Amino acid sequence: MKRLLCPSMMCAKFGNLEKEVKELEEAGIDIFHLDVMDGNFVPNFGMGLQDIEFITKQATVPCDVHLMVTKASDYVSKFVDMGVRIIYVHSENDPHITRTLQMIKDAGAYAGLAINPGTSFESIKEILKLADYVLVMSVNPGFAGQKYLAFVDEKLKLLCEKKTHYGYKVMLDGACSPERIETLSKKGVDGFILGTSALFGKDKTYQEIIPELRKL
Ligand code: S6P
Ligand code: MG
Repeated sequence: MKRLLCPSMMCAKFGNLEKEVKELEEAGIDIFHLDVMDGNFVPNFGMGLQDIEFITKQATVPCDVHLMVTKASDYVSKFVDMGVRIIYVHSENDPHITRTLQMIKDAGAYAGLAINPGTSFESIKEILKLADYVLVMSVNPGFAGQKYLAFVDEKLKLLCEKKTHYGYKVMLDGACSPERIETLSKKGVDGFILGTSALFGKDKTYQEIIPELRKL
């Protein structure tokens, strides 16, 4: 199956977002990953609604939003109306995550379940049937350029073993380096969020990097 390569747009060059979107698409990316933070669930802010709307309008490939906010359920319809195809919500701060995942599906988008590094497989087992995508955080959410937390590998293994049974795709977010993409693809991880570790701020162009990451 095709490996999903998803640029994390908070790492893009905002000086010319239109050019960034175009060049990333021409390089062959699969999904734009749009991080939303409210300075409450995580100690950082970004990206703004105007940025998200601009990218969803510009993009010809699907966009996701990763909602690192308090009360993510309040904003589901807003993002679906903007054309977002996958909505990731965190299980840790939602007492009614089952309802929120179902709400995303009912609104016509794919339900994404995002989990912090410290969230166990056992604690989300019951809701996996409702998830179309599981986004495993391998860094504490909030910032790019952090160190990979290797203890998530055990949970990733379990999630990969069970993905056909429950029917979700496994996505990895945080410090996805080329080496990790190569190793973890072989272990069954379906998609990778690309930030500073593999794609942005490099000496090579997106046109050079994306095909290399696909071949690994
Ligand atoms: C962080 C956010 C992520 C980052 C991405 C950065 O909270 O959810 O999507 O933007 O992980 O990648 P890297 O390679 O700089 O860690
Ligand atoms: Mg993210």
